[in-house]
Amino acid sequence: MNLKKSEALLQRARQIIPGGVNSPVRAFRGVGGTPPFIVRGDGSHIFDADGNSYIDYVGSWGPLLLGHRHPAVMEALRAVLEIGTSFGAPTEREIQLAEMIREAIPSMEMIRLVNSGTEATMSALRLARGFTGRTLTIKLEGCYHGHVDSLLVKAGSGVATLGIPDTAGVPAAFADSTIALPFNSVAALEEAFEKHGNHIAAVIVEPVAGNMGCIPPAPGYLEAMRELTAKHGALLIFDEVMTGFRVAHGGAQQLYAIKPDLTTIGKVIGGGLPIGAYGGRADIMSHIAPVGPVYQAGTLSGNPLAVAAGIAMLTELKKNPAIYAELEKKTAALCASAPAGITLNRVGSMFTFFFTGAAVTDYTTAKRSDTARFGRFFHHMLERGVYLAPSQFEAAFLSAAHTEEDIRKTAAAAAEFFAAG
Ligand code: KE4
Repeated sequence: MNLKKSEALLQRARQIIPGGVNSPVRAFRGVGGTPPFIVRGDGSHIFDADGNSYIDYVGSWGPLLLGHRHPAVMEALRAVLEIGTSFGAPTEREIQLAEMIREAIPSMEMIRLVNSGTEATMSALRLARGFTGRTLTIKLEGCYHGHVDSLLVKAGSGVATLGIPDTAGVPAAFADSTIALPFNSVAALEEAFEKHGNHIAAVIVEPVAGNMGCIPPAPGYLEAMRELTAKHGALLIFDEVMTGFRVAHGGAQQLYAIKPDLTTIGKVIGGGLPIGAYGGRADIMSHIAPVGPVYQAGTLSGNPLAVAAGIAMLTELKKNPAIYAELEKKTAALCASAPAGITLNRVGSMFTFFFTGAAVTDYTTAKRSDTARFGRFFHHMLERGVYLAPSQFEAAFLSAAHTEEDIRKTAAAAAEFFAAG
């Protein structure tokens, strides 16, 4: 396939931007080759500088649940442009978005808007430490919560893709305050609480892991986590940056009927604009400045453009609850059958083809995947106009804009690869 313009753009980009990208996973290091430079998106498709078009299963890594350039989102953005871009002062829209989030996720009794998922998890963690007066946190191996210093311990996503053994630049003291446990192991949680119980400020978890590839929680796992944190006075933080408004309107906490103490969200609530949010029990959130002693701030927090896009997204989702059943049906059709040697994990419209025949239930089993064969599969699909997440350790996403024809084409391209052995 012709990627000449993207190749030239990558050379130029590498002169001034590390790896030529503003986020590592975009560099295709996990699969090799040249990342197409994208010039526009529309519905379920993206288009690159060389005129190639792709059915997009990345969707900006999750935000574009309704596809690219949804009319309601575009209209909302155009309206804001008539009044400005940022004020650094409170606006009514921020209240409206927060109220819509709380209506969908009632555990978020109070909410603070920020500018990314990383800011959300970093702030939630600081709040948990400030509220409990404790320092230790538990994270799960292979989960990724943004590039928060203390959480870049056995992290997933780009860290897993690049095989970076715990990021340079993070002082040991930060890493030492984090206990990394295997995902889906109740025994590991029980042991950690046995040892450190009353020093643990919080457990932070992706309730459905997406950053080591898609891995659902084992039956009873989240329930055990909820019980143990409550018993030992630690907070349970659901990092729903990826799963919020994705796996259900109310996120994974609605799907699995678990009430965390704090939740972090992002992606979908900004419709592709920079945004994040954290929130939860009012008694905890009242510790956040200016009301309480835990400081957190942001020049562009609650930005009018991001908030307007978010309101448009959540309004569409509220108006059309059938979207979730539709996403479920379409993704189930796409993931109907996993060929021999492939393990397919899916929750709603997030899914991963693991190139291993064994069950994938945690980071250890995910890492047994044949990443070289995944790389060949990725390029086979890219050459046939299907843009998957460029890493075995990422989830792919289907949007409401994907058509039956998109799914037929995708399934046919995949079948061709697997038929060739
Ligand atoms: P951001 O700071 O990238 O907005 O969000 C960090 C984050 C936090 N929590 C979860 C569960 C996340 O999935 C993420 C970010 N997700 C990755 C995709 N695996 C972002 C893609 C990238 O790093 O470029």
